[in-house]
Amino acid sequence: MIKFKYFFYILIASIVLYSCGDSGSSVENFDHAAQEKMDNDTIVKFLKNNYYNVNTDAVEPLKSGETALYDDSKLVTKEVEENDINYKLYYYVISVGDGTPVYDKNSGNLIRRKGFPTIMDSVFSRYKGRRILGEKTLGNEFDNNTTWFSLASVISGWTHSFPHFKGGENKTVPNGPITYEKGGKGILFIPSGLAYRNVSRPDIPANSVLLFYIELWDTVENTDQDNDTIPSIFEDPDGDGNPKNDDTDKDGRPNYLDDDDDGDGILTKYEDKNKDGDPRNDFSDPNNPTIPDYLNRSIRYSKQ
Ligand SMILES: [Ca+2]
Ligand SMILES: [Ca+2]
Ligand SMILES: [Ca+2]
Ligand SMILES: [Ca+2]
Repeated sequence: MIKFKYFFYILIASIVLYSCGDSGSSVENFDHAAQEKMDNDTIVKFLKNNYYNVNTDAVEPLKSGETALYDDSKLVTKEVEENDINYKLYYYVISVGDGTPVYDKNSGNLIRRKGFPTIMDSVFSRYKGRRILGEKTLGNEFDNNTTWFSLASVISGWTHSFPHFKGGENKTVPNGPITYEKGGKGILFIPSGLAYRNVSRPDIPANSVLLFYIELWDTVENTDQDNDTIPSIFEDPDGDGNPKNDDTDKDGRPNYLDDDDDGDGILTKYEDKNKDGDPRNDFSDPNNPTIPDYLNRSIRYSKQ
């Protein structure tokens, strides 16, 4: 519980990263499809004229003989549909990351390592951002931070790239700086349509194409934003992989942020008839045998 409060305050503090969403003050009749083409052109030209310099750990203009980012096997292209437009998101994988180790509390032995986060999980990351201004030109750093945030609440260029990296191991010594080793590390190239779109932000003009250096340090597996015992990634009754568009009781709060998903007055966590701690396997309505009780308004079961 304390953990989630902690996230909440951190999220408030790092508000600069948050997407404006559809209700932002975007210019009406803006041609987002045309902007997507321009942005992709900008990114492709940049990728063809720059490389990753291992020694400086930075992207730099080609000099002689280096492999351009565009031709580098560590560059990945991912298609992301947003507002009916197919965007291309590019990310360069310096290292995937070993995954944050989980140790047995008593013996101290390694039990396993955490896997990739989902698009709904909370992550601990170090990052810095710059704008891509031309085929060999980056703008000044506009952000440089280390913080926890939810992948469900940031620009979608982050939501869809971070899940390709794993966390690392906390090696912080007492009174020393926060230090992680063997975490995921990469560089993101994000079109404006997967960032702040045609809305200007402090230090980031409208329609900016962004580059981020990221390190993924830790993740919260099965993040449960509304604390209703169902991990946010599974609060997706229509099964399209996006929990943000599911609002069973149509109260304006998507299910992953609603602790009473069917709006029947009984909290989801208590609609658990077989008392196994999971409301997803309780079906009491003979007329709707495939709808779990917590999504069925006519079934109001409350744990004794
Ligand atoms: Ca959905
Ligand atoms: Ca819920
Ligand atoms: Ca309910
Ligand atoms: Ca149950």
